[in-house]
Amino acid sequence: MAQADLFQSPDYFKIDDLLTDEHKLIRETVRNYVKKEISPIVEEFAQRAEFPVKITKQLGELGCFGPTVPQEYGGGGLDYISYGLMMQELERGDSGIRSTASVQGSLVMYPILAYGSEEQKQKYLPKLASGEWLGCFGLTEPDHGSDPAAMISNFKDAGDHVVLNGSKMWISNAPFSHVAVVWAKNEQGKIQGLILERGMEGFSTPTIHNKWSLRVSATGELVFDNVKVPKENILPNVRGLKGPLGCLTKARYGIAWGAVGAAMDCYDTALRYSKERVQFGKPLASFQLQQRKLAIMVTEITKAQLLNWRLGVLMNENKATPEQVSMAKRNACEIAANIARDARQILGGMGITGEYSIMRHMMNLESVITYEGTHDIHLLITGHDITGIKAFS
Ligand code: TGC
Ligand code: FAD
Repeated sequence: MAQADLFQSPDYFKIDDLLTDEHKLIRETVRNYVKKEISPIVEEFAQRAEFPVKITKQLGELGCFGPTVPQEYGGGGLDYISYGLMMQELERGDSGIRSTASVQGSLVMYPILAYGSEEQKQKYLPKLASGEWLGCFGLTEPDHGSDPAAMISNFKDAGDHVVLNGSKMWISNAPFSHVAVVWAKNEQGKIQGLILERGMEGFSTPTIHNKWSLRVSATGELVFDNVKVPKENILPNVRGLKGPLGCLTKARYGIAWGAVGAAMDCYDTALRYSKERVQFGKPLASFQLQQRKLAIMVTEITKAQLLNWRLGVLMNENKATPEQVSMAKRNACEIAANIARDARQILGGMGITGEYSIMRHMMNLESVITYEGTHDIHLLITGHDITGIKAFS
């Protein structure tokens, strides 16, 4: 049985003063939702490795799907700080819950909004925003992860439709998705996006089992066996790898905030526990070694919160570069994974149980530091940006 959710947000540098009343209201709304609807159930769903299907509608009603998408398409029309705060609060509950929202908003709705036809926007965006439909994003393949340019999924012209073959691996939401935005090569070898719908002949979404991480998020494959895709389902306004990478920039931004949410939860839990647990006649919090861990945690959280806030301002001004987003994603994942590990140690044996959220966060963060570009790939993106030399290959 998990402990009651007593979360109190660390704000060491009064970053709240940088937020508007609307930002704070949005954050409180999502925080209260997580306390009421997610925290009481998430541990059991994680233990069973089950996706809580009912959250799809709830997240839609809460406005967590496509918060920056214009209201005319069912989105929230909000700014990037609001979007970031939402992702922070969802991942404070569980990375898998934030993943569901990231994929839906940044990897499915965003490409339809940015690269789709007006008909595609009208058809898909409102249903995705409300949570009536769930979407997934297929870029990674079994043999091509960090290097998506080498993908082999491809489609051929067949008159009024194209025929798609290939497969995608590690796809979040795949087993429950109604639609999939899939990236594949055309006959000229150029990458294009296609919108697939469940039920298309030859299209299947087998579940990937046995994950020790992100257990409340359903992960699957996408298999395309001569799938006939109508030409009106091709995203008309982008060609090349910049199409999917543009979506990743939006999702990586949300992950930067989300991972800090997980770190905040671990720190808050460890701080509270260390004041209550007594050993050698004193609270754990009175020992210098434990204080050092807590002091480093709150310092790293504060630095990451400030980086995220500044990045949000740049995003709102349309001035943020993909490389800045990449740095924030990498930094947030690294500090969160370190904080989760140290927080787990502060709880001793209790830290490995499901009574507390820390071990679940720690395991989840192994996925978060890997997907949307691994830690190494993001180091190389910064390396490329500052030296002008690509070291990927
Ligand atoms: P490169 O030559 O550098 O770039 C190709 C074109 O794309 C442009 N570009 C970007 N555009 C927007 N945003 C970005 N972040 C961009 N990065 C690059 C670039 O300007 C170029 O444009 P153009 O006009 O010149 O064609 O490409 P490369 O083949 O050298 O690869 C670079 C590399 C390794 C950094 C890239 O491929 C990469 O990021 N690899 C990591 C793969 C990755 O992140 N996969 C994520 C899969 S989706 C996922 O994990 C979802 S998890 C969801 C969840 O559950 O939350
Ligand atoms: P690889 O690319 O094989 O990398 C293995 C190791 O080699 C890594 O440490 C990497 O950093 C290192 N490496 C690779 N290339 C270099 C290099 N040039 N220099 C130095 N080191 C290098 N993908 C999607 O398309 N959609 C999704 O919804 C999605 N959801 C996911 C959900 C989960 C739970 C997970 C685990 C993954 C998901 N992914 C998704 C896939 C994810 O994006 C990839 O796992 C990730 O991009 C890494 O690819 P890979 O696993 O093939 O690792």
